[in-house]
This record gives sequence, C-alpha cells and structure tokens, in this order.
Amino acid sequence: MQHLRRADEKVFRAVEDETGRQLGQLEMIASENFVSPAVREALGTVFTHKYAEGLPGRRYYGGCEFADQVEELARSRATRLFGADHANVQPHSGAQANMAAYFAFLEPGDTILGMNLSHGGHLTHGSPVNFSGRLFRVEAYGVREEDGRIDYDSVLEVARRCRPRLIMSGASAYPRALDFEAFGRIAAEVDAVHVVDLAHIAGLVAGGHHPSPVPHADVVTTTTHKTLRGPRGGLVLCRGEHARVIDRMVFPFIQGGPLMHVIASKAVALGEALAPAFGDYGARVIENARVLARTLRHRGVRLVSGGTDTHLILVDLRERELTGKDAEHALERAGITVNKNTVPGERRSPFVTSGLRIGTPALTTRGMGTEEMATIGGWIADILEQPGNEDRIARIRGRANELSSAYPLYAP
Ligand code: DSN
Repeated sequence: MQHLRRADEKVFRAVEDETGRQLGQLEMIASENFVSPAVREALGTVFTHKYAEGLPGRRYYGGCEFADQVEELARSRATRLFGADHANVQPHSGAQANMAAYFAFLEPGDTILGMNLSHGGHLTHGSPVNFSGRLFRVEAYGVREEDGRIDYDSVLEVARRCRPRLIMSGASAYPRALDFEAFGRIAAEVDAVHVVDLAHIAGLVAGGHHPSPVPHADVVTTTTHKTLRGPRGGLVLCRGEHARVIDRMVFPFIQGGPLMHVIASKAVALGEALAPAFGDYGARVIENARVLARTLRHRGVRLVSGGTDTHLILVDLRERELTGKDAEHALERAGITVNKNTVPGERRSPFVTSGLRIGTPALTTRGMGTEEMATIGGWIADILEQPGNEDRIARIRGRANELSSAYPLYAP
C-alpha cells in the first residue's frame, strides 16, 4: 500500500487500524468472512476502470473482450457450483439480487409471503422500512415458540389464506436447516413463485452440507461474501425459463454498469468454492458451530431452537436482564466481535434486542477448530454471566488476542 500511504495518510491509517482490529479480534459475526489473497487481489485490478453495461457478447461499450471473459467465467462457475440453469453475477448486493427477483414476477401491490424479521428473516423479505415492505403487501410466517423451528404446516396455512404471488424462503438468523422442498411444495400448491434467499448458507450448500434449494425454486439469490467466502456482492441463479427476465431486471431496470473488478473477484471465489477443499471448510464451519452451541448450552446459555445445523447460533437473553446491545458491547471489549439480534418473541427494540447472533465461518477460515470453539464458548459464557466484571473482560481480551495471534489471517 505504498501509494495509498503517500497519497492519503488518513485513509491509509484507517485501513491499517482496521487490519489490526480484524487480526486482533475474534470475528464471530455470522455473515462475515475472510477472503483469500487471490480474491482480494482481483478486487484491486484494472477492471475497476471498465464500463461494461450489458452481458458477455452483448455490451453497450467497446473494449469488453476481457470483461466478457471474466464474467463468463463467473457465470459458468456459478451454474456449475450450484447446478443451476442460469446465473447473473452482476448484482452489487444481496438486496439488489432480491429486488431483481421480486420485479421479475411482481407488480407493486402484489402479495409476498416472507419470514418475519424478528424470527430470523431479512429486511428485504418484507420489512416496512425496506422497499419490499413499501411496495408489496406483506404476509409473514415465523417459528414456533416451543422449539424455535419453522412449522411448515402453518406456512401452508398462511399461504392458503393470503394466496401470495411469491414466497420468499431463506433467512439471516435461523440456525436450523431449511426445508426448501417443503417451501417449493407450498408455493406450487398456492400457485406462487418460489424465491430462495440463500445468502447465509450458500457456502454450506456449495460444499454439500445443506440440501440445495435449486431443484425446488424458481429463483435463488445470494450474497457472495458470507459462507461463500467471496467479495462483497450478490448473484442470482434461476431456471432457464426465467433467465431473460432476471437479466433484464438486474440491468437496465435496477442497476447500471456492473462492477467488473468485483465480478472478476467473484469468478476467483467461485473457482475456489468448486475445489474439494471448500467442502472440508463447510464441514468444519458446522462442526465448530455445533461445539460452540454445546459449550454454551452446558453453561446454561439458552439458544433459540436449542442448537444449530448451520454456521450460526442465536443466543436467547429474554430471561436475563442483560440486553443484546450490552452483551455485544461487553464481548467486543473482551476481544470477541458478534452482533446483537432480535429473537422470536422479541420485546425490545432492534437497537437493543434480547439476542446475540454468533457464527463460525470467519474463525474457521483462520484455521480454528473445535478445541478453540470450546475455549471461546467458555469465554462467552463467562462474559454473559458477569458482563460488568472489568477484570474478567480484560483477562479474556488478553487471551483472545493471544489466540488470534496464533492463527494469522494470511500466512507468510
Ligand atoms: N446484514 C446481513 C447479515 O448480517 O445477515 C444480511 O444482509
């Protein structure tokens, strides 16, 4: 970064500080990950200079020969990885991928059925503060209070009652495996389009550790930067019959020029995900999450649904005075980064919350395994027991920093 250091000391310093933070903290935000040096290198390439509206072979600008090559690589790797008919790799984010999926099938005022945000859904699945809640009529399904799991009979019941034009499955804070086949059956029964937001678990599906939604969905959207371990961005997979409309929704309806440097980086990440080692990574992510869940449970920490089948767990603090906000803050000071999260039956505001979402993808990328998860689970339980004990926080911060240093992010 010698150019940045010389040209802009302030930005350079912020990057250096952020690097130190990422190296020193135990990163357990379930939606974050660390990309490979090759994925990062592709992001900083000359493709950032290039306008390439359109699709490979059909662009609105000259000079797109090499842009075509990287986009074609990304598209073909995405379809191969997930066994889909068609991929559009241009969405700048998961939200834009979801927007493209909605507008491919819906008019404003149509009804969508999505997961309740406080039960684990996502803003773009119909929240009133998001375009999805503003433009469409929204009905929601959620999880059972007794066991924190989706009740598919009740999803069918709601679908029969509200007759949605589109059913959105997928979640951002649901620790259990999703039954995409059941969602597909329900959508077929009420004649709705089935869209899956795979963002959180795309890497687990790619690695063969979660059933694929592709055979049961019209469209599958995902971000590329969570368990899939690519650059920040989105992509859409769909059945061949929807390819034209999805492509037209991404551009020109929602977006202008694609971010070709990000697409080059997506191609690299998708190539990495096709390698057998990526399947091993997914297995370790889930094993680590299970050990973390077991450790916390044994220490009396309540978990939504009692455990996990995926990369994340959701701590339920409703029976404690401690809020999600204060727990997040105490853990951050102890060197462990997580995020506060609403839980089913939430009574506090989304800025305060009664839950914590904790994930293992990033630490697994750093090479940590079940032994480290048991240790970290113990530290988390210690902090949740006494969030105001500054000596304990300082002691754990020291040990967390030591553990981080033992697992360098990028080996020399
Ligand atoms: N913000 C992402 C997450 O943390 O799950 C979802 O978009």
